[in-house]
Amino acid sequence: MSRFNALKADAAWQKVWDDAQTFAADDSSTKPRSYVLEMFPYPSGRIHMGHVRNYTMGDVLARFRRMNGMEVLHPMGWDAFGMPAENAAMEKGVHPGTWTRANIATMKAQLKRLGFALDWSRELATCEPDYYGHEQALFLDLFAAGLVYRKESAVNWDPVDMTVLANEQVIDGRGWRSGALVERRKLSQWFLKITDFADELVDGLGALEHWPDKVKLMQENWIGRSQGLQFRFALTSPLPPAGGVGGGPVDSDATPDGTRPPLALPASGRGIDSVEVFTTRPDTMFGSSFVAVAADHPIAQAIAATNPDAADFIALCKRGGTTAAELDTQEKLGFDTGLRATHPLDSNWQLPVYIANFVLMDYGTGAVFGVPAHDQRDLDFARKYDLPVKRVVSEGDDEAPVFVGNTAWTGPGSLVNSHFLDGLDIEDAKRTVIERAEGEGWGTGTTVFRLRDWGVSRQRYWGTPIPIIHCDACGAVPVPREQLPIVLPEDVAFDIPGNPLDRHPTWKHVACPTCGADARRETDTLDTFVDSSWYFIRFASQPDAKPFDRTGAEKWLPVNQYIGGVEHAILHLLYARFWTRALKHIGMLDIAEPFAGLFTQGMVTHETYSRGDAEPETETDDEESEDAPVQTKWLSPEEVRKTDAGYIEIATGGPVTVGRVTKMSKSKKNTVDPEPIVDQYGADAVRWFVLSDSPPERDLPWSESGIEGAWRFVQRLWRAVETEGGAAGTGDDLPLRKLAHRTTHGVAGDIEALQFNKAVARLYSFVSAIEKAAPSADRDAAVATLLRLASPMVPHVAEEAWAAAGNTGLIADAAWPDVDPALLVDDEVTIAVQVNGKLRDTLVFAKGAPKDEVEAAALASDKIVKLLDGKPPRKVIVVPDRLVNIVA
Ligand code: ANZ
Ligand code: ZN
Repeated sequence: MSRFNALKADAAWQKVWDDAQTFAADDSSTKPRSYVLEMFPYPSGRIHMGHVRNYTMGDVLARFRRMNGMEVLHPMGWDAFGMPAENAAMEKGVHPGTWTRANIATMKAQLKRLGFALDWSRELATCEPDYYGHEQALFLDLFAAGLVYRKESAVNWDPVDMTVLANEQVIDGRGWRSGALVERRKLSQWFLKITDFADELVDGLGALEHWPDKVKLMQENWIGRSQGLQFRFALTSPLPPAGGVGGGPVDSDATPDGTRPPLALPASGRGIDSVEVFTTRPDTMFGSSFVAVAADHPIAQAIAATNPDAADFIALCKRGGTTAAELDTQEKLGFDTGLRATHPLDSNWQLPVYIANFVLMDYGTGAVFGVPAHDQRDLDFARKYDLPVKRVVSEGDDEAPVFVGNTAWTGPGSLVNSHFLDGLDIEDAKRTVIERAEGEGWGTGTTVFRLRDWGVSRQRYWGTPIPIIHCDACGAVPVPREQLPIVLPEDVAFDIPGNPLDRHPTWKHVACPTCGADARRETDTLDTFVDSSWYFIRFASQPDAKPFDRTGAEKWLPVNQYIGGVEHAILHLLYARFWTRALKHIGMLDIAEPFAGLFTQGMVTHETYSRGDAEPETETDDEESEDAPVQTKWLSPEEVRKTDAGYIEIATGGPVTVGRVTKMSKSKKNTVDPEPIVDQYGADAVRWFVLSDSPPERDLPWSESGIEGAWRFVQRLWRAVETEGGAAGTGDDLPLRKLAHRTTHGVAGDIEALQFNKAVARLYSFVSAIEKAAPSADRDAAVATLLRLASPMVPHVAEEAWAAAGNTGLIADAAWPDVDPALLVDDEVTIAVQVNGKLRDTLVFAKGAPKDEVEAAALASDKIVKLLDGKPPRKVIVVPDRLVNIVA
């Protein structure tokens, strides 16, 4: 019996598909369309098992839909800009472009060896001008529409390397290379107005039926829409007009970022007679025990003008950090101004007004009211300054008015100690207070979002140049369209840190497009998330002259099934959703949501190995990122061998500790490189393995025995066909015919539901049944069915066997087998045979078999004959299709 030669067959069939352009999508096809897309890879060097799993899933669906008569778009490209290329440039002295393009070549060859049904004619790499030039055009379109603006924003500044660091390059507050303490610096940077779409981006989630609930919830929380109330507390003793403070807006960048309620400050010259606060918890108003303002607040400034202690306190506040995270962890400090504020719901109730270090000037109104029982910062503060702590939201039956303890209750509950709010749940209470405030005219309801505008400026070389020119006279001027693309200069050096674009001798010096004066090109490049926010549109339509053709793109979009890692559940998907809506807003594309269906697959995992004498695994080991340095204690699977006495290190013979099964990562050396596996077992075995065993949303533990099992299955498939070879079978095999139809139906449902492991299980039993079946016409038909059902998963052996069985044409082009619904119904029933109520035998009958036939068969059964021992039964009761009870 011949063996299936995977290596030979893989290469041969891949060439056939390539030559015939089998998987090229036809834009002008009249068939129903389907767009199947996996998140495109970052060309980091080599394909890893995660890619293999992700792309195999998409591939099965794409091939399946083609066989079902659809025109399928299944493209591939490269998310090719990004920091690792610059790191490689710094470490190895190779140009980021050279490094990236070499990686693309390697990885493309690796993907081809897996036989994915991809339309390579649409391949794109975001680092090439024919992609990023169009991105620059889109950026200018958004700029023209007012969706792009510039504002001062803080960056991480490494004072030793003199460079801006990405957040992931800051480790414990220090620069990853220099080890220097990172400073926060303000730089003028570009922002996209994603907040204009905040409402739509939340509301739109509702229509995404084919998205995991988990991902929708993550997006919703990220956007963080909440109802707030802005209102004024009257001050019992107004402050006199303060010299030089309290004038214009303090927060110059609050305005463009549409999420914040505007600051309302009294015009200079008038005294300050009230303090305006912003809250997202108006329901808790009866639990308030103080008002607090930021150190930069006009009230604080006015007090400090005459009170040196207040001035000292403000100076102290400014020494600490200013980010929200820093404010959360710092000790809460306050300064009692002596001012008193009147509670709007009770004119006899006065609250002390503090200057506090945990209140931010550039959020809300820069002032808050504190509710210690239901806000941890407020509670810490109240404990320190001995302020009342009154519970107003009851978490259970406990309605005790006094709050003891040091943990604030921020969860759900119903209102207590709150007069007209008592008994309401939080949301109802919020609504009630807002309505009352608006009715009585002392406050305004506002919608607020956690989402901030998207800062897209990166002070790096390897990204899309932002197509703007800065002129002293004209300001920020868009590059004229005919000058696009603005191409990255090739002659750059990475021997010193910082942005090579900035220190390039000529690149940034240009004439102002408007007035012709000497001007500077913008040297920031775009966040790489911009590149991935529209690549799926470019796949659908890629004219030379513009980013995409609207009708062309709309033919394919939205993507019917998008598949990728859950690590992109928030940012990438949100940015792509925003970008699509922004294009709709400016009339370039009439699609609201880019991805109709989303699936997030689990990770491929492997056990870890470490030298026997190494430190035990620590908690933090799990948090290491992909780029974390490799620790010396880890050993790769190739460095160890299993012996009867456990694992040993091959090189030294030393003992090896087997650690947890975790995500394959270079830093733990627990990766398995797909390529040698493909060399050894062929593409189909690898594909089959990553689909079997684990549900696709779960993690898949890689195992040597698993891949061997997959290889054996591929060989079984091959043999099933071979035995069919010779003389065509004759005669009937109804049970097998039925199984073929049931399997066809079942596998189709499983693939559409992306439950590949279930499809795999069905195919295993189908093959077993075929192996056991005697030659017959039905068996021949079953084999032909089997090949087609298996072909989306193991396409090479399927093509080879299809051809060997004498079929003309590719199995990739074959139609999915038809299902005869009549053969799906189970028309056999198992009937229980009881004697005096005890189960003695079971018999199989055709459904609806007549009573007397069933009775006769039951009485003739060997077991029953023996039991009755020749005595005639007293009575026989037959319940059709269910049971026979014999009373002896
Ligand atoms: C009263 C209250 C009671 C609050 C309670 C919370 C819990 P998010 O949801 O993040 O927007 N806040 C408002 N402006 C602030 C500022 N400038 N600096 C520091 N904190 C500020 O947070 C809104 C809540 O953060 C607001 O609701 C306010 O405290 C506080 F049980 O008001 B809350
Ligand atoms: Zn100018």
